[in-house]
Amino acid sequence: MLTYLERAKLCNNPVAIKLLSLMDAKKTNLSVSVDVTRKEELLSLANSLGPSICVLKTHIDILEDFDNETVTMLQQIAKQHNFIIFEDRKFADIGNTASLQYEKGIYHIADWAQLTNAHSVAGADSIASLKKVGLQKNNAMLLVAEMSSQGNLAHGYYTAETVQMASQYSDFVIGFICQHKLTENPTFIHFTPGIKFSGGEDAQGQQYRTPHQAIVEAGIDIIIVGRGIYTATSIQHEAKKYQEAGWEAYLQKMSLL
Ligand code: 5BU
Repeated sequence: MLTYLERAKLCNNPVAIKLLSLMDAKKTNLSVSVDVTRKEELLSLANSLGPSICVLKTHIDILEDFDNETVTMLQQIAKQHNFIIFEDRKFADIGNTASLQYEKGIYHIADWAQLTNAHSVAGADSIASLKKVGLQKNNAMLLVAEMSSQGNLAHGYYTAETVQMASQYSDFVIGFICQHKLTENPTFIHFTPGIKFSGGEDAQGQQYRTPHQAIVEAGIDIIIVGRGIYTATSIQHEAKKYQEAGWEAYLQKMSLL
């Protein structure tokens, strides 16, 4: 099994190279999902979480006071703390619409989110249209191959076809949102949401696993933690705990412990 740094050297996409390299340098495979609705809170969380994370995941359309300064400042914070911004937009429409949603509108996602994601449900041409917008801006994309929610339909044939689709666009698609390792290709990065130390579920169908279960047992690369961190009393302390647990699990998986 290759280390994150060894895998970085095999990648072509600049976001994949940067991400795997900074994970190694910062010793973190933690992504925090900052699902807050106020700009100030988002920026303040980004700042305090910065040292612990490799990726900051946003849902920019839940902000109630979004303005262009939000993303300018977010980019500054990302540069200062060396992390990647991942807008969890989950594009799912025909190519023409998805590429307009990516590039235009209020958010201009392609201009500030180096990493975004898409469902594969609309088919390969939709990913080709997103690639046309994103690749020239040196961005990258993840495909949603599996989900963490109870009763979701992304499994079996759908997941296998999604992996196939990613291989078709591997200069732009750098990995998956998934629940298990889906391919031995070391250039694909596996991200898993639904992570909490306590495990269990929420009241709306979300299902949680621990960092150890996701990394060691399911073989994924990056854990995504939302409420497990941003609702904690001491956010920085909690982030540090998830960072350490994630890194330890990685070392264990690599038999480096
Ligand atoms: P939580 O607070 O840790 O439950 O937040 C999880 C985040 O990951 C949240 O922003 C979701 O939109 C996102 N997510 C998810 O939970 N499960 C999925 O399968 C996908 C995304 Br895809």
